[in-house]
Amino acid sequence: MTEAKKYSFFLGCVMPNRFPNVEKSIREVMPRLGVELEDLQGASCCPAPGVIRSFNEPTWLALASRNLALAEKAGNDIITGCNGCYGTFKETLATIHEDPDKLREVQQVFKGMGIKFKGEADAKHIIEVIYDMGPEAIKKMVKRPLTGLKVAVHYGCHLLKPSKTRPWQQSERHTFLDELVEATGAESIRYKDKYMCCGAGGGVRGSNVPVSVDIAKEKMDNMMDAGADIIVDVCSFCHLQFEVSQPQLNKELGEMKYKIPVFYYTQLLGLAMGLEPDQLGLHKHVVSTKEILDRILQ
Ligand code: 9S8
Ligand code: 9S8
Ligand code: COM
Repeated sequence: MTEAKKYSFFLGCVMPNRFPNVEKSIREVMPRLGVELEDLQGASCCPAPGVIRSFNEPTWLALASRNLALAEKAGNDIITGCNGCYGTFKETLATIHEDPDKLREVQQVFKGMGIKFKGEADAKHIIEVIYDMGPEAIKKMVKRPLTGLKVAVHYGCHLLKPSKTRPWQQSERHTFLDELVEATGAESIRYKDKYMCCGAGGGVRGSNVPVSVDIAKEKMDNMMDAGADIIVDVCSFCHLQFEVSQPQLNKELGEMKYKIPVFYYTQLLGLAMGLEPDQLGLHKHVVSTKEILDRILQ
């Protein structure tokens, strides 16, 4: 392993408050891949791209720039495990780099606050940093191949779109997450509308729960039709949606129809690397992981 690359770890709101188990899996796995995570002290909400930006763009831009300025001061790029936070930072950087007036507006807000900001720190998604190492390198770290496990990957929207401000070389039919899942020995299955939204983002979950859950239901029905054992996601908010919508749907139906365990990618990779479920927070899930863990660990 080459020398550890250090990043400022941006948690966002959902992960530390609702899914500290996912945060733990990231903190366990990333250093083992040679990635050092330094806490970003004093960070605020990113703020959420599909919500705050829709109401007030200058406020969104200034708050996002403040978080980026903290990383800039620490001398690191930001790393995040949430698609929404990633979207906010990528688009903030694109905005200030394309339009110097916007950068000056933000600097004007920061005047007298002692905040220096040039827009020099970049933002990376955890899955981007892992993919940059290459699926082959990941394969070499696998001690417990997850053979026979059928995975429905969920990319989420903000990781991929708008594609002109994202690092992927293509705009449609991405395969990087499928490749990283297959590197663990598991099978990434084909299912209908794989690239569709989970239904949570853009304020939908917050403002209209029935519509939001209905979209999640459609996605999960497609996953189940294709024989998925588990869902793998890479976004705190998508993770919330799949975890929380399943018991909600079961309650409405009066039966336990929806029970697909929801793994964040570092939980899947950690298991394949031979870490224990407890180290990866896998016993703390809303939708039980017991059956699938018994199968994997037998
Ligand atoms: S921070 Fe506040 S609400 Fe959230 S998790 Fe991701 S997007 Fe950014
Ligand atoms: S999908 Fe559509 S907007 Fe989003 S990225 Fe995370 S939450 Fe689920
Ligand atoms: C979803 C973020 S990851 S937002 O709700 O669209 O802002």
